[in-house]
Amino acid sequence: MTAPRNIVVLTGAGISRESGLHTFRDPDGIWQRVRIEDVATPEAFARDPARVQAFYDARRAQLRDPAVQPNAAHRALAELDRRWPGEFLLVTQNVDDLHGRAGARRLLPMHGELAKARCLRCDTVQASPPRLGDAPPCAACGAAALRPHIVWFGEMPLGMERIDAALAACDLFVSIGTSGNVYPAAGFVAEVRGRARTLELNLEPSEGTRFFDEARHGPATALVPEFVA
Ligand code: BV8
Ligand code: ZN
Repeated sequence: MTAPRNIVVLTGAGISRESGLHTFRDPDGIWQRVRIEDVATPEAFARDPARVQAFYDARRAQLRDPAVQPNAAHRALAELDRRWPGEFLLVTQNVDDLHGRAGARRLLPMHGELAKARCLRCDTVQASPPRLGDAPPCAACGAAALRPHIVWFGEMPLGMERIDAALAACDLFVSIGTSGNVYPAAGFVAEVRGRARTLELNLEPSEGTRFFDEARHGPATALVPEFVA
């Protein structure tokens, strides 16, 4: 196998688990405690915006907990990004800010970002205060109607053109800490297999594990630094 030139890495909630942030579908996961239909769809926001804002305010507050820091897996990926001479794109499903805080640059948060708010009138994205309800009016149009800058179920993920271009050019695809349940992210491996070498690094086999040339199972803070070394 010739050395890869262009790499796409996809991460999910598992890579942030050892930083103290819960995943979604593990036994102690977020969707075990609250229903997607109640907090993570446009319909939920229209029906009960206060409940949805409170759900995201609570998760945003966790990002400010000094105990929540980038871990060795986030740092290893940022190091790979820094030194990789070919094309590199770190696509994350996570809405936490740990990849960015670890120093990743060629980073695409396809499901949005907890730390940001979006104007309901003009779509301008701006930083969110800890409680989104305390945000000033939209800096671009003055509307006092903001939503979390999060991609809810039924909404189009962000950056899909850039992701599709990176997938078309990659010859190595690495999936880390995701259960492979949510589309379109879960479909990326099927898009590239045969053309790119595909590797899964996850605590346990994901829904799509059969699509990977190789799968290594264990905690991300052990597997990712070893892969990057
Ligand atoms: C779209 C933001 C179309 C929210 C998220 C019916 C109705 C409507 C839509 C659909 C439908 N049926 C199917 C769909 C499509 C839907 C979908 O896929 N649903 C699934 C549930 C069947 N997808 C969508 O709706 C997407 N949009 O399709 O739009 C469209 C097309 C054109 C035009 C307009 C629209 C939008 C999907 C994005 C939704 N938003 N997040 C929030 O975060 O609050 S998705 C949500 O799941 C989270 O973001 C999360 O990141 C993501 C994926 O979960 P994972 O990251 O994989 O986390 P999970 O807990 O599942 O797994 C963790 C893994 O880590 C496990 O495998 C575990 O073993 C491992 N792990 C644990 N610890 C460790 C570890 N690994 C390593 N080390 C450890 N220490
Ligand atoms: Zn606006």
